[in-house]
Amino acid sequence: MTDSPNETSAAISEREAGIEKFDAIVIGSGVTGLYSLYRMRQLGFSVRAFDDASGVGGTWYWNRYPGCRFDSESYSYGYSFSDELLQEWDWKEHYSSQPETERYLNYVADKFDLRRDIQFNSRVMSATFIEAESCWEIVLQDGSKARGQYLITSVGSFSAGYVPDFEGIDSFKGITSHTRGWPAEGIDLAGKRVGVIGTGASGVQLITEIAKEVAHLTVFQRTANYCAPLRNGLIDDETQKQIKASYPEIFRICKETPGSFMHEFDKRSAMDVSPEERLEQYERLWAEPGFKKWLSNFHDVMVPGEANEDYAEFVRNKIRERVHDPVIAEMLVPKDHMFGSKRLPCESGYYEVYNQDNVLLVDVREAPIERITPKGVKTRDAEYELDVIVYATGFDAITGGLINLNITGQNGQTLKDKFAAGPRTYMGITSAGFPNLFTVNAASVGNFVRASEPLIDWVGETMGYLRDNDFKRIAPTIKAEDAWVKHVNEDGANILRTQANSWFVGANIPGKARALLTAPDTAPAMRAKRAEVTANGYEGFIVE
Ligand code: N01
Repeated sequence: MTDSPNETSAAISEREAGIEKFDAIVIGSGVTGLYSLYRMRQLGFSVRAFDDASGVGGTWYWNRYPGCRFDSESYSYGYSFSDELLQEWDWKEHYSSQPETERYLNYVADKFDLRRDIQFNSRVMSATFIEAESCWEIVLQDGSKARGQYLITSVGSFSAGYVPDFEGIDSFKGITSHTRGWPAEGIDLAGKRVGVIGTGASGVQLITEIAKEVAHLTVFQRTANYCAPLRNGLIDDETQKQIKASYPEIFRICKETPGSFMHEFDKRSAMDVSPEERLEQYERLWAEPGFKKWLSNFHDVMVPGEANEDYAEFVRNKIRERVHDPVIAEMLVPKDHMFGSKRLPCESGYYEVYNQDNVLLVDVREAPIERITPKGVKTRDAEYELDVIVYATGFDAITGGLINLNITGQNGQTLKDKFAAGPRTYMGITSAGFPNLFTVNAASVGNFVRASEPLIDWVGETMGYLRDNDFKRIAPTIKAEDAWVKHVNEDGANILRTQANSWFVGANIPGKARALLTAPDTAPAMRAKRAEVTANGYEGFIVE
């Protein structure tokens, strides 16, 4: 190949160095990454996805711990872009297990021939904006490079697992695993003394499942959670047909609801009806599966205030009813945070686990973990001897996965420095000084698939606009970004999600600045905002 007269010297050296160039580089091949790939291809862009995993699935690849499953309805979680796919795929359970969801994502990858544009076992070590070429250059672990005009970080909200920096952590002689990164071949827990640290959504699912087989289980709980019965079940043939016939309606409801789930709030206030009517509704919804208990309930159950506390007390009493020992029951009853201010796990027999003779609940707020020893876990009060320690200790959510990519924008500015006091974005998805970077993982709200399809469609539309108008780059103005950050902080201050110490606000990671990591807005409001920006000629952006 000879040099083209129009080729820049940087482009020539890049070609000679064997650096492949694409219109778009996608990082991750989970739910959002697969759709990014599909959509960009469909729009005629050259695209490659890079993933450090050996297969597709993202969250559903890495979280193979026992008990891992959806707690939003399977059929509300699948892709909506292909009717054929919707009609072909049979969800087996109302709330799909991790293996089935991973199978689904593999099926999608095969059906749309996505694998040919995914490079697996390829961890992205850094991403740097190349000013002269208006593109991003990524460097992989093996030192190889690739360039893309656009960089789409489909790395998910929970890709950076967090293990507390316990003293002596490496001294433990038994087996350890975080819930994320659970070995594909499993861990043989039968007959073993197992300790689980953490009782968030992952811990709750894992504990319930492994309590069936371990010899002894010690649960180290720092904060009790509000958990509600999932009430999962198999989908029979008749229901399967109904679901397939109802997809337009399911997606219509998801499109209109705040978190893109298939449940609509009762517009009445809990406090406007009689106590009897209120309780009747609480009980009726409690008997229903999934998130209906709060997302179809009186709307103010999910707003700080009297109704929220009224419902919290209802849930506390439900927990008390299920645990035989009143002392243990009180340990499991949350009293230090509002209902819904932390992510609400759904469970299938979690509380009954604590009625088993071989299960011990240890309050590590009262007596904190002091160190990990060769034999197990040492708290202020005792040493617990274990064969296996499971860290169900969560994630450096949303920004952790981004910062781990070592992203450097214009003038050598790193995203890590820029986000030191909390995310600084415009609409969650773009950041000043980081042209053509789409941080889609930071812009999702609620049900991830429902949120990511329109988000990626907007990215594709934006890229199409640049292509059609011969523009090379797009980035928000500092003014638009400042206004957005102010909006997130001010409008986020009073919503439930900012009222507790959780990953929602980065409070689960020591030293991480406290800031709402997602938009405070509903999914429809976010879509409307993006549509308005586009309709106004990319208002708030500099397009060059
Ligand atoms: O993580 P978490 P997760 N000493 O941060 C404890 C999604 N998800 O992996 O609450 C002792 O919620 C910590 O205690 P505290 C979902 O969005 C979805 O469970 O900070 N304990 C907490 O109990 C979810 O919200 C599904 O006091 C320590 C736990 O570890 C998100 O992923 C399933 C500690 C961490 O809980 C994250 O959930 C699973 C320490 N030093 C996950 N440090 C679905 O159903 C932390 N902890 C779809």
